[in-house]
Amino acid sequence: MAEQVYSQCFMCSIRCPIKVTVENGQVRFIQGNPHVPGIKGSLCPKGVAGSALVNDPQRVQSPMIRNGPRGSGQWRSASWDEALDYIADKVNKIKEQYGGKSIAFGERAQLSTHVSKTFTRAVLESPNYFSHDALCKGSINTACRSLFGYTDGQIGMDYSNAKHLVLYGRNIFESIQVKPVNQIMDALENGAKLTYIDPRVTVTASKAHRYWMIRPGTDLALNYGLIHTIINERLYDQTFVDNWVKGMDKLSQFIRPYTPEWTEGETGIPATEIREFAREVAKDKPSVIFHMGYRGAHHQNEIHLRRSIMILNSLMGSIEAKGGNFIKKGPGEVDAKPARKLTEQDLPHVDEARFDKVGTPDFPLPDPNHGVAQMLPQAILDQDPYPIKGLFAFRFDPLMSIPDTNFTKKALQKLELVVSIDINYSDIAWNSDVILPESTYLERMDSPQQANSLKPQIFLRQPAISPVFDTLPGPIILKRLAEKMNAGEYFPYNSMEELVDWQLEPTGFCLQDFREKGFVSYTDKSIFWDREDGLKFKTPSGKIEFDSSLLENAGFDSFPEYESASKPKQKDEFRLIVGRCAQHTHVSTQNNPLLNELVPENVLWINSKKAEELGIGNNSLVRVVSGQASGTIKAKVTDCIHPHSVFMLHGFGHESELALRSFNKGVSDATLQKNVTDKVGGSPGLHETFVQVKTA
Ligand SMILES: Nc1nc2c(c(=O)[nH]1)N[C@H]1C(S)=C(S)[C@@H](COP(=O)(O)OP(=O)(O)OC[C@H]3O[C@@H](n4cnc5c(=O)[nH]c(N)nc54)[C@H](O)[C@@H]3O)O[C@H]1N2
Ligand SMILES: Nc1nc2c(c(=O)[nH]1)N[C@H]1C(S)=C(S)[C@@H](COP(=O)(O)OP(=O)(O)OC[C@H]3O[C@@H](n4cnc5c(=O)[nH]c(N)nc54)[C@H](O)[C@@H]3O)O[C@H]1N2
Ligand code: SF4
Ligand SMILES: [Mo]
Repeated sequence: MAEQVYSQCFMCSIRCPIKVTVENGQVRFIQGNPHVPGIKGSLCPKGVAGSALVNDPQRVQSPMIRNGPRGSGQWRSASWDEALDYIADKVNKIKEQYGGKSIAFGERAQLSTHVSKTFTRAVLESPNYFSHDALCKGSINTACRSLFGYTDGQIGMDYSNAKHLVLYGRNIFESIQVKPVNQIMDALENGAKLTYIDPRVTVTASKAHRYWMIRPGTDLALNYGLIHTIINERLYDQTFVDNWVKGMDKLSQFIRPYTPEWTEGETGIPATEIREFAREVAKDKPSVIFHMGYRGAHHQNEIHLRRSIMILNSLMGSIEAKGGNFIKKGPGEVDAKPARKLTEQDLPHVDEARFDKVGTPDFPLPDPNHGVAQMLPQAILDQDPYPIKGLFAFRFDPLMSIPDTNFTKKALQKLELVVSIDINYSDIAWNSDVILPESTYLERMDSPQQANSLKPQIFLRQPAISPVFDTLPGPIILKRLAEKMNAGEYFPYNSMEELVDWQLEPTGFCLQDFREKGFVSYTDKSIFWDREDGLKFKTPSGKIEFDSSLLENAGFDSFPEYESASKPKQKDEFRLIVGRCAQHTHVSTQNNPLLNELVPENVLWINSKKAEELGIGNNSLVRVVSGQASGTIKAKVTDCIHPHSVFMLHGFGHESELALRSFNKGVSDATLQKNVTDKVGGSPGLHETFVQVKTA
């Protein structure tokens, strides 16, 4: 008899709601949860391929302890007790010699982040919890806080009702979130317009009404030209700006030199088109969305691009507007309570500075809830502000996700303990001392997701099947390790069900409420605040701060003068740009049997004219050389990319030999990229590396 289990996908971190068909204890089929409006039963290719993950013999099947030099691939299988005792012993030794602060805990922020943070504070006694956030969108986070006092995660977009959507390299039809994709398709069918800007013609570009092949790195100049036109021609929402914006005068003053003609020179986009677009989009205000972006880790001045995008939204009055951006609403809006977190307990106080110096005058603005991951290698090597000797990597691969792998590797060699909690033989697992295998998302329950939006809801990941191998859910692994270190009292549960019950208690919902549909709603109505007098911005002025007190109190200018983006200096030099495809998640899925078959390796997109000049043929091998490393990869010769850039998919070129299908296939972007940072916003500049390309 087939059984249906409602849960949440975790083939990537979007966590789409799913319905899993289970027969005889096996996953038969995975589809989108039909009870969730916007999902319509659909999933992306990766979501469907989740079934191939479960029985893959190339998964980590039990705890593993290193049996030879680090990275040599010599392992022995161990019991949980043995592996956890081994780690506890090493952690205690490091703590005695260097203090708890010398152990860092890095993860991809996830549903049980509250457990990881509790573990870092209460068990390791370290300030050094960090997430992937800065690597992904740290500068968008800081930009949003500087303008609205909210993080990017607290702002949503009402795609379904939008009349014009503007995407700056937000390649949403390939770098997918299922619900927004469906909502955008609906809006397009209802007559909405789509403008897409990217040096590369992506699938999203192919669906757009207007596509601009911008010179790479110059989106900020485009926005300055747009803002110039919008202010000059008074195309903005005067009432909204008068009521809710602080700093309009400063912006008007600053923007004067940045005419559309100036913009044309910088971006390659004709001035007439910029003016026409500004007039067209303004007709649809406030139901227009200039998308803030998802991966906002492109350049070292990223913060100002992301601020300029959100300034455009504010000028359109598209904040807390139907078909625009909105502040996400939590249960407090309906006098209810969110799920409880372990971090709400009375935890030991840790008041030392962080390894990445976030929150100090050196690096004041990035979000201290996440830290800045790419600072880790330098901090380890310089022992500044103090030695780091241990690392936990939980669902996070610093070797492939932090730019400049050789540099990161050099730093890892200085560590006395590297533990990874993973499901795969990832590159970081391969280079660890101990691998602790987590049960896959289809085999485990997770902490409930407090999903704030126009309507607050809670979603729950429920196990579809029992674990196939000797694996455990993350929160149980960390609790058992805490017990080994005499700190079990901070983890008041013996099973995931007990943890979820404890968390749900204040909400008035219980586990049983999730069985039927996989989620619960606090209310049926969309909550919009009153645009006349009901908007609640969390800035010191209570307004949208174009001239930002957050930036200026930290000594940064709200409107620094524009600096031109560099161009390639010689004929065979290109700006390396990267991104995702619909069939893979970052660095996680390249070894999945089904997805590997669809896209087994990455290739290098190169402009046809440039390829001809360099004697490079389609599908021929090319050598890509940066200041950090080099690699050999197949060329994809195409008109669909700007001549100043070459493009490759992120996440290939794995070095872990136990992941047989993905081992050594393609080139890893992280090996080529240099590790540089937007020192205001916090993101790395993943597109700041120039490479030379020659025939191999
Ligand atoms: N060079 C370069 N670096 C980048 C990017 C880039 O484009 N280029 N992109 C950036 C972006 S946008 C992001 S979001 C980050 C993502 O950075 P990461 O979080 O490091 O990447 P992921 O591929 O999402 O996941 C990493 C690890 O999680 C493991 N994993 C998958 N599922 C599970 C699970 O259920 N449990 C456990 N315990 N482990 C699991 C995978 O096997 C993999 O080893 O990388 C950033 N870094
Ligand atoms: N299939 C799939 N979907 C995913 C993910 C996944 O791994 N796989 N990951 C999720 C996550 S964590 C994230 S962060 C998002 C990422 O989603 P996106 O933010 O859409 O990011 P990328 O896929 O990295 O695509 C970046 C695009 O920027 C373009 N680009 C490069 N330089 C410039 C420039 O100067 N200007 C402009 N305008 N564009 C430029 C590149 O050509 C590329 O098409 O996707 C999410 N969805
Ligand atoms: S976007 Fe795809 S892989 Fe990511 S959670 Fe949704 S269905 Fe799963
Ligand atoms: Mo991301």
